[in-house]
Amino acid sequence: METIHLVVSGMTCGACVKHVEKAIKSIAGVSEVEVDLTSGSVKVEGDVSKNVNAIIAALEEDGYPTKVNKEEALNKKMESKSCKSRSGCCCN
Ligand SMILES: [Cu+2]
Repeated sequence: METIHLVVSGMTCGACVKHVEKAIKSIAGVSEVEVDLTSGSVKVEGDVSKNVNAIIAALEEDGYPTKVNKEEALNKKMESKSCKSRSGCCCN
C-alpha cells in the first residue's frame, strides 16, 4: 500500500471531482482517492506505484492534465533528512 500525490489541472466543479475520482478508481490497485478541487491536489492510496502512468494517462484522456506532485515527495525527503545539529548547518 502506497500513497501518491498528483496535481490535476482543469477541474472546475463537483462534477469534475466525481469524474476524476471515477477515472482514478477504474485503475487497478487503487483503493482510495481524495480530491481537493481548489488546489487540484489528488491523493491516491493503494497498490499504485506501477500504475502511476496509467492513472495520468486516464485523466489526460478525459481532459485533465496531470502530473505527479514532486514537491510533496521532496518535502517528505527533507523532513527525514532534518539535521541533528542546531547551528551552522545547511538548514539555518
Ligand atoms: Cu466540472
